[in-house]
Amino acid sequence: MKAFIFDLDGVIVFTDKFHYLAWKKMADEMGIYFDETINNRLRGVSRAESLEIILERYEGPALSQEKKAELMEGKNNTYKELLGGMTPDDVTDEVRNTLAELHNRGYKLALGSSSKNAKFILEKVELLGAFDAISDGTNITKSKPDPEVFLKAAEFLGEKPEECYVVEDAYAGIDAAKSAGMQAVGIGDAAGYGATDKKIKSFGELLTLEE
Ligand code: G16
Ligand code: MG
Repeated sequence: MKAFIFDLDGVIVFTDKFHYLAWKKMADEMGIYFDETINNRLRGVSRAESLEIILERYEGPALSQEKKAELMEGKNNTYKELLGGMTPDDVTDEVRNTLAELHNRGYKLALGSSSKNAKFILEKVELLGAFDAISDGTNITKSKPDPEVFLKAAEFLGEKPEECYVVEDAYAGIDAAKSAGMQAVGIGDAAGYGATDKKIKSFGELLTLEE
């Protein structure tokens, strides 16, 4: 194997709580029921698709595309305000040291995130320089479980899909990795998912994957 492609939210940083709070604010303002269980369905899913999932519980008059765009913009503004408080302390030493050691061992490292805020987040936590390539919500047209975000990451790195590991916490991300022809490593929620090739309990176990 030549490379690792990392999901962002749920793997490198834990911004799902901010997504939840931002969507919750929007849902409350619209009188829509929204809870943590519904929030789990938003993992790895794009902003527009997340909105549609939340609107499954909406019972008011039909919403125009303009209104939906406005709702997404409002949610993103709240989310970015919450992200604004992030610091390098929001990345564990385990994650930081493991990324550095994988690099030392000669692996190429890329990010493969559905988020359009990925670079902003990596800048806040001072990890932008840890990756050789960034594939995120700004360079894709289809979100996970479509393999596009990971295939682009491999292309940016100049590596073959079958020589890439994907590290993911979301079922949609594991499915995307398998569709891309990559090795899927599950952490967190995804460690309990059957389609996962390798399961890890903590990030540092990436150093022993090939033992
Ligand atoms: C992340 C989150 C998703 C979010 C998506 C898009 O994906 O897990 O919940 O909807 O990004 O985020 P944004 O609204 O910032 O573009 P990933 O792939 O990093 O887990
Ligand atoms: Mg994720």
